[in-house]
Amino acid sequence: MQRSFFVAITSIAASTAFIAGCGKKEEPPPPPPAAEAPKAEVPKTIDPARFLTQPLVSEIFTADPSAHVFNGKIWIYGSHDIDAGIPQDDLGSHFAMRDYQPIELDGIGGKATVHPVALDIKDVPWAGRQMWAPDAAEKGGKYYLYFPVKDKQDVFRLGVAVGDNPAGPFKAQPELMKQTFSMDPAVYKDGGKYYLYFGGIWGGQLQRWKSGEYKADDEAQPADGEPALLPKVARLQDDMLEVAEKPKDVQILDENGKPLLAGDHDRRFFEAPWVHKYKGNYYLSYSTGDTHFIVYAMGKSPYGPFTYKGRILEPVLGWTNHHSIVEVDDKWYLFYHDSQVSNGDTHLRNIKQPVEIKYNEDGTIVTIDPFQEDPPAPAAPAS
Ligand code: FUB
Repeated sequence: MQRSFFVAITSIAASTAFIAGCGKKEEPPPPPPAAEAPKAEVPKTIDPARFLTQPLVSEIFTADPSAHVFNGKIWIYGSHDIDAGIPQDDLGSHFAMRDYQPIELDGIGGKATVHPVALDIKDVPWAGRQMWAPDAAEKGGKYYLYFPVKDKQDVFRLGVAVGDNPAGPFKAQPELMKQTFSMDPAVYKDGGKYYLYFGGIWGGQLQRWKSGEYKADDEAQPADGEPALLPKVARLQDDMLEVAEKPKDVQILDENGKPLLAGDHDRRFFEAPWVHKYKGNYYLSYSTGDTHFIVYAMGKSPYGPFTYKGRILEPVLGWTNHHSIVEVDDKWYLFYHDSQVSNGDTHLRNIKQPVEIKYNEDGTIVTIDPFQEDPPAPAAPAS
């Protein structure tokens, strides 16, 4: 089976299964509600052997993996997808997650353990609905879970919860983190300092903040020829509970040193920022959302600017594409999700077994295809 087949499948899934974020009115046109979506076009099942890797766990739906090595173990903080019975809409209301369950991985290829609920929305005093993609950090033996959730006015904000163990439980601070907004927090530690990245357009509401203040009705993206909206970065305070400075734009430039444009949907930032460092270079990777790629840009400082370099991951089964990159035992791994377990339901996703990243001599990254053209032949039956 050829790769074009899978591209077709992912495109169909992309157009029939909607999306974390929207709110942008012009494109793509809002899909029909879930009940009316023409799902018959999507194959009911795909041969599992065609996927590059298999689901990490399947007892719950999981997504948006933020992976870290804490105390020699791999810990993954992600979304806990549920079917809340909420119809799909152009704001991603069907992504109605309510808690977080950390996953502990006994090394690459090792046993994965889903831990009990470590933070529940009912224990976040200011939260309204929709706990989306989190991240975590360790400092001084304490663990900090950073999470986006809509407040009681339906505005996405960031919160932090603190625990003594990577598995939790985490206790939420009584208030949201001041000066933070939108979604998809990611924390990067560099030289003893911690940096918080965040942001996502469409349903992630970043466009509502483009004036510097929140405007509930401002859903407009910049015109196609204008610079695209950008993720934000701010250093964290020493106590890890607030940002230490006003969040700044993370500049993403093209090969000519010009900002990526809003009309450049194959390359511009949509959601899921992540930063890592390899051989002296900083890498900002992110999802392009409606074109479904994980792409990256390279720079010399955690603040940027970053220059666009290429794709890390081609589209997966399902609309969203969200990842993290972490070093384990001197190798680098990509963690990502798709909708294999639910056969393409975009809000019922599963984190996959990680894939090793390969770097070229110049530091660029070899693109990964989440499907394989020639899966390994099944093992011969024992005689
Ligand atoms: O899981 C909800 C949202 O979907 C995340 O916050 C986005 O990055 C997308 O993966």
